[in-house]
Amino acid sequence: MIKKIIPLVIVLGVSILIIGIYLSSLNFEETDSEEINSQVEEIIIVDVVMPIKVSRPGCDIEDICYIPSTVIVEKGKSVTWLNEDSSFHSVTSGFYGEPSGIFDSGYLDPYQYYTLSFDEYGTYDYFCTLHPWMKAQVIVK
Ligand SMILES: [Cu+2]
Repeated sequence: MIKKIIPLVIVLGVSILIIGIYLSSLNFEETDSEEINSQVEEIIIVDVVMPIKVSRPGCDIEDICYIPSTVIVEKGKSVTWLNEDSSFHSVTSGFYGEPSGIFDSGYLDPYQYYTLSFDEYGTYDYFCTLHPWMKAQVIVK
């Protein structure tokens, strides 16, 4: 009786082992491709940053409400802003109280980014609709 059971147990054990290896190889493939996809999605080239604490007045003294406060781009190229602060901010064309209506990011959440392409030459002043002291410009050459 025992002589019959031992080969059966061995066959069963080997079968489970093979199934286990097969399943784990499937899982590894899925994890690898997911990791590659998430790495690709995270590469964002940021041109302008809204740094921390610019929701309080004072950043305007050193002109660091948007860094850099003047960004120069070639016509047809895009600019990406990233809000690194814990408050909402916006990237809105014109001046505080006088929006020009060319672009408006709306409220950007912390760590949200906004990309805009510039297809016309010119100097584009912009500001934050929530914080009057926050202003900067994009120059398209
Ligand atoms: Cu702001």
